[in-house]
Amino acid sequence: PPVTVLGVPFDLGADRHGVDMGPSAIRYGGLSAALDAAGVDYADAGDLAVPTLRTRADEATDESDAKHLDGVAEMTETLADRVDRALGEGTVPLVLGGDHSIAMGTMRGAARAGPLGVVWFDAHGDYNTPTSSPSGNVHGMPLAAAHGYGDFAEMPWATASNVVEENTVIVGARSLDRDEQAVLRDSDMSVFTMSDIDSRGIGPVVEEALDIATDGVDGVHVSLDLDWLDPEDAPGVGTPVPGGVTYREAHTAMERVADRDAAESALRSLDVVEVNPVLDTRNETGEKAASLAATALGKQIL
Ligand code: DIR
Ligand code: MN
Ligand code: MN
Ligand code: MN
Repeated sequence: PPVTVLGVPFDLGADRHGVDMGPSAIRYGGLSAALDAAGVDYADAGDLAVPTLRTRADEATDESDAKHLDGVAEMTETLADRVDRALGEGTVPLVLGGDHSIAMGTMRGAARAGPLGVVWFDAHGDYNTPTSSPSGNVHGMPLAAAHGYGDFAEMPWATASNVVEENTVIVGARSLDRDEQAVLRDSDMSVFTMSDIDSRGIGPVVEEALDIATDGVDGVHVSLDLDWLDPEDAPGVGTPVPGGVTYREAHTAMERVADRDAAESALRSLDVVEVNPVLDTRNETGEKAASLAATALGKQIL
């Protein structure tokens, strides 16, 4: 199906300025040329109007343990409705972040179309809650929010009903906070760490992740946090963690996503997040994000 590109210049979920410029960096990094070269039929719907640190610089942060939860709620509602509309028009939404809290909006919208599997490519687990989070940053919480886990049980606006632990897979984790470790060990989610990738290879790990995520559901959301990549390859992110996948491995992963979509129409929505051009080296991370998105949507080398 055709693709709707949605920019979400949102940064209230993280505390590094600049990630709100991610959509611009990815577009400037060659997104339209990469999609054209891939033969993807797409329309760029521009950027959503969302609150940012710049527009809220003088405001005190919320009393909650999680920063800017009210702004996150506003973004989530706006993006969920827009994703819902893009799907209703028969398109696959490609959502450009922004920090990773935007995935709450993408998943909430995409899950309205029916049960949704999730594959989460990230150095982190993104399974904190306002109570457990060491940072208070909501970009470390979107998976817990989608599942309505912990504090999020009382925040129906944050949840994506139809997203269940059994169909949720984290790939490439290498930095989990203490409470995240305990929760993920006990949950019905699947977590493939960097050790799994090192011992089994990226291809088999991603194939198994897709098997789990698509089991019994008819669509999968793929969330690509650029800090999944090693900081040598993707320096323009707010929370770099050494020991990540190479650019080549990330491409292989996105190729498997595209292959599975070609075989089973598996891909319902895709987000590409955490690109921060202020921290980048000549937009290297923005360019790689653009290329990886096009690959996931079907770019062929030959
Ligand atoms: C950290 C960072 N675990 C936190 N999380 C990030 O603030 O909760 N997720 N960067 O991608
Ligand atoms: Mn993340
Ligand atoms: Mn991350
Ligand atoms: Mn499809």
